[in-house]
Amino acid sequence: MIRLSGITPSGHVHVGNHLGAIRRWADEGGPDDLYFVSDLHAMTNAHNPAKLRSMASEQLAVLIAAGIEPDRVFVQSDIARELGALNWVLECTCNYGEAARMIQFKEKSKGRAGVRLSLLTYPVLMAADILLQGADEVPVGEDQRQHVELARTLAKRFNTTYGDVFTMPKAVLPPAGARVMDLAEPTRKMSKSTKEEAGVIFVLDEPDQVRRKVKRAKTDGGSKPAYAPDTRPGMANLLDILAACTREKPEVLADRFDSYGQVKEAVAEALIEELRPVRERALALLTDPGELERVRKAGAVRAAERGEHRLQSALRLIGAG
Ligand code: AQP
Repeated sequence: MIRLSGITPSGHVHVGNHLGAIRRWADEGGPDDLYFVSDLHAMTNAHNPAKLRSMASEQLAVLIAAGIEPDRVFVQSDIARELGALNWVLECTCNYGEAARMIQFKEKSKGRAGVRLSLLTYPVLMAADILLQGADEVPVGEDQRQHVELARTLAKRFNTTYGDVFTMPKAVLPPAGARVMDLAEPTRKMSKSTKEEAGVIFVLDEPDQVRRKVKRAKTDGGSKPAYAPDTRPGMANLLDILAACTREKPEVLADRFDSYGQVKEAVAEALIEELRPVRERALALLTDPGELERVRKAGAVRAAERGEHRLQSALRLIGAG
């Protein structure tokens, strides 16, 4: 059973990505699960090529440093030829109306000038990501469910019209994990693309940066630390982060502290310890580009090989070559 998950290099990897997804992928992933750095998806809005390249390397290094087996990981653009060919086959299987009614496209294009065509068509590329690898399950949040449904529709249509090539993928809800909020704006999810970085702790932040950011985290009124997500989201976020690091319950942790300062100190130290091994291994990989390149090439070869027979069959059946 193959489960496929992606991470988009739209910015530096943060502690939300780590606690909410990457750590779980490393700890609980099945032996056939696949993970990819979706750098092509980061081009659907204005982007900086050099930054994108560097963020993709960083994400690959962090995924491996977190303990995901290198042979389960690849970078999307490293198999751009295969994906590009399958993308075309799938665009020729998809109706314009099906792409245009994607809720994410409507939301992200609304009222904007210069919308890239790729913002409309990227769900088809996402279908190519899924169908090329023969993924059975795609763990996604509600916002991506419609895109996986489209991949399923296209797989079914292709199989019925031309011949049975594609595995039918299914969207599944990822197991509930930590949801980390921005430290400066605790009602907003911590995000890679947030412009104001004070509330975002990156996996590669130096320990002193982590301490500084946690120290400045927004907390709400109240005399003593308590876990009340609805009324005190800042304190609840800090306790949730601490709970995720120590694998305890936030309500129980709250009782151990007398002051906000104590909570912040505990959160900073727990985060530094949680991130230390990942940070050290990732930095070692990033400063040894030869090793990272070797791992990256091997991942690309395996990802291309995994999909080759499907791609060739699809091209032949649709009448190409
Ligand atoms: N704040 C978060 N808390 C818990 N989990 C999170 N994830 C993201 N932010 C948090 C999880 O990380 C995985 C990879 O994320 P993604 O690259 O697919 O995109 P995203 O969810 O859109 O992540 P960001 O960081 O918010 O990026 P931008 O700013 O580009 O949108 C996913 O499993 C996600 O749930």
